[in-house]
Amino acid sequence: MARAPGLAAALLVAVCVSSVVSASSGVAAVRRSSPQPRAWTNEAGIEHLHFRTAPINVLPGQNSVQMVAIPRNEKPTVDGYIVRMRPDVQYLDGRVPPVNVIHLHHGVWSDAKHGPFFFGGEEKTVFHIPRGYGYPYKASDRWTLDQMIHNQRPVPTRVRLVWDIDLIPASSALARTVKPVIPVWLDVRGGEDYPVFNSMSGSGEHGAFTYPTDAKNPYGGHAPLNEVRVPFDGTIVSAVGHIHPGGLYDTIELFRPGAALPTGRACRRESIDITDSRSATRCAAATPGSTAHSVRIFRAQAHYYEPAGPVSWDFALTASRPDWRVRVRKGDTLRITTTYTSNHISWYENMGIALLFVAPGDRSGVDPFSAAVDWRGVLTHGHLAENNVHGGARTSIVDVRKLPNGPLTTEVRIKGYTYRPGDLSLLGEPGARIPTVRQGHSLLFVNQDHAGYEWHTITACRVPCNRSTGIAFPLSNAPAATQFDSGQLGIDPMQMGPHSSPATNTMRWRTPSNLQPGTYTYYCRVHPFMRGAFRVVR
Ligand SMILES: [Cu+2]
Repeated sequence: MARAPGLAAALLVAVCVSSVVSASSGVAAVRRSSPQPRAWTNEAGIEHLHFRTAPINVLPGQNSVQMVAIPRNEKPTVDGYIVRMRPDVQYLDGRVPPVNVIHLHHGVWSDAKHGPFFFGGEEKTVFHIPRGYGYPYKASDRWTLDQMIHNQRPVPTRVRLVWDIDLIPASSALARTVKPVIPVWLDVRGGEDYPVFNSMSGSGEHGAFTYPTDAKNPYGGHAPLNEVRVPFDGTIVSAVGHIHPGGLYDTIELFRPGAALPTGRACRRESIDITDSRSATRCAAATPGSTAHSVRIFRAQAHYYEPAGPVSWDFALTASRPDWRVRVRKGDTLRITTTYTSNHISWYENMGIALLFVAPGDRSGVDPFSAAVDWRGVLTHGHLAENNVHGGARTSIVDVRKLPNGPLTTEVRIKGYTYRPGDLSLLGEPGARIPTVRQGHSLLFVNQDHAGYEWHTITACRVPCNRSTGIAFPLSNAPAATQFDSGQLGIDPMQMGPHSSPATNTMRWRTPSNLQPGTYTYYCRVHPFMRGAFRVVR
């Protein structure tokens, strides 16, 4: 195997470090006596490479997932170690599309050896592997890209995914100092092709919903999908996370059967950081039915640049610091949870993912059951200009509360990105009346746009829902008792089974029949300029 020499070197270093451990009075002393680990900078031998896909045709309004093989000219041409990657999406002229127009939901790069080793969501976290380590790469490796590009407008366009790679060629002297790392993927819905969950307004504790902790029967009685068993002794050297708008953080814990908590307490108080200024605590319980205890080792925490708070893609996530090292043992379990704000807003199709890089056989990390690990990371970028259209400004869009009752309606057809009847653009015309529904009945919605890729939702937003469209407006913020969502009505030609696609595999959906009399507004989560309304009458 290609990484055998590096692994042997890692084991050699591990022997030296362990002798220091036994000769010292404590782990903290060892940390001080170790050379200070750092980030790779611009050492001679590091190549800064830039890659881009061929033009990708983005269909009108599409929000689908595509798998493509990455051709040879979109990868490094020599063997070596990857130590940094940065993702982005561009128009063909090199401009970065505004997130309210084209949005990189995710791109996941995988290789045939280890599976996913790099990803880019709209948070655009830069991956760093710290000095002394690298992800081994062979020019013959086969890479695939799982891309989800979301077009929020009914206009076709063309973009490319682009990415920078810092590579230490295997032929360089520097390469001989590099220890190999392998990626470990953690996902709250691990193993699913479209790994998402919903969090509803008012759920969870203290205005925050943690998945799977606060979910009712999240895994249907089957084994948890958010845990990965560590197959070897080693040291985790790098971690990054992925969340969606509304997300606060991904938390990674390490479980060790029979281990004592560093504090010696059965229930460790865990902080819930709602915002920079507001937090609460909860009991971080051990795995139900086992004596394994856990310590938090990393949190990928969102910092929102968004003026409206944690409601849009205008954020960056922390990644691990270059000196962060966590020692793991074979048989340990890594577990990920993810926390979303649940104050007044429901979030649909949320993700909670993290990617770790682990150096097998490396024992240089801090044992988190012997000494506290600082789980805080660092932001990898500031506010991005593509997140500048926030929305939420006053407009001339009709306030439907003022409209007189129209005829009783049983069906709304979605055609040409318009809800008929009831679209706010139609209700703004002179003499317009709002469609009505008899209390106790439901309203059937039928998507009549292209079943294969023009997928629409009917999602409640707080009345009158008539402000300008942007990354922070509309939101799924109807009162909790009347919040509803249809899912993405569409048929995915690539859908292989449950949990494999954003589409619901149906074109029809009915509103809940228990809505109280009143006026309701809704929008399309995929194309948020689409708005509609109806009124429930006695
Ligand atoms: Cu839509």
